[in-house]
Amino acid sequence: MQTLIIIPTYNELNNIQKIVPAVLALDKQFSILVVDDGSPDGTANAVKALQPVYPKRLHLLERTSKDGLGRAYIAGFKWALAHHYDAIVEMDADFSHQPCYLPDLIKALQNGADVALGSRYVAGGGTRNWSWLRKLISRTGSWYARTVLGLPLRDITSGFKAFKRRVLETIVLDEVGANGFAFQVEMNYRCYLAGFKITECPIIFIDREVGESKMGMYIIFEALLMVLKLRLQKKNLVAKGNKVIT
Ligand SMILES: Nc1nc2c(ncn2[C@@H]2O[C@H](COP(=O)(O)OP(=O)(O)OP(=O)(O)O)[C@@H](O)[C@H]2O)c(=O)[nH]1
Ligand SMILES: [Mg+2]
Repeated sequence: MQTLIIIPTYNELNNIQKIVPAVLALDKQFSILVVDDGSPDGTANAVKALQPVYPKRLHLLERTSKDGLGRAYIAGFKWALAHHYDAIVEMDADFSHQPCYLPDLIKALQNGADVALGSRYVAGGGTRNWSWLRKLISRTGSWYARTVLGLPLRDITSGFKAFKRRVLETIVLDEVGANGFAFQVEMNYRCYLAGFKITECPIIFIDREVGESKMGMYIIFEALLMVLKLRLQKKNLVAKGNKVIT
C-alpha cells in the first residue's frame, strides 16, 4: 500500500530530524508529509535540508501560523487525496508514537479494517513515563467520550492512526469542527457513524523526551464541549456521513 504518514509540527526541530529517517527506513512504500505551522525554531528548514536525501518521499506543507492540530491534519488529508496514496496515517513528531508500530497499522488495513487505531487501552498497549495527571486526563477523556457518544472504542483520543483512502474521501473534511484533543474523537465518531470498520492495535505510548508540550486547559475544555456538541449533532452526522460505501 502506498502510504502517506502525516506529521504535524510546531517547534519540533530536534524530533523531526530523527523521526524522518526512522519512518522512511521501515518501508519503501512509506512517504511523509510534514505539516508545519511556521515553527519559529526552523523545523521547516530542517525538513527542506532532508528532502534531497529522500527524493519524492519527504514532502512539506508550510502554513503561516499556528492554527491547531486538527486544521493541520485536514490540510494534510486534502493534500493526500490530491495525490495517489492508498493509506494515510496520523503521527506525532515527538516519538510518543513509535515508528515500529506503523507496519501493524498498515497490516490491520490490509486485513480488512478501514481505520486502524494505535491503542493504549487494549491488551498489549500502555503508556510509559506519563504522569498520573496525564493518565487520569486520558483515561477519563476516553471514558467520557465513549459513554456520551456510545463509541465502542477503548482509546478514543489516540492520535496514532491509519485510514484507508476511501474513508477520507467519504468524511466531509470541511465540516470537521474540532481542532485540539477533540479532533481525534470527532474523526472516530464520523468514521463510526459512516459505517467504517475501526480496529484497535496495541501500542506503547512514550511521553515526549524532547521539545515542549502543546497541551493546555483550552484543549481539554474544547474536548469536553465538543463531545456534547457531537452527540447533539448525531442525526445530522448520520444523514451526511452515510454515503454509500462500496
Ligand atoms: N502544524 C501543527 N502541529 C501542531 C500543532 N499543535 C501541535 N502540533 C504537533 O502535533 C503533535 C502532537 O502535539 P503534542 O504537543 O505532542 O501534543 P500531546 O502529544 O498531546 O502532548 P505532549 O506529548 O505532552 O507534548 C506534535 O508533533 C506537535 O508538534 C499546531 O498548532 N500545528
Ligand atoms: Mg506528544
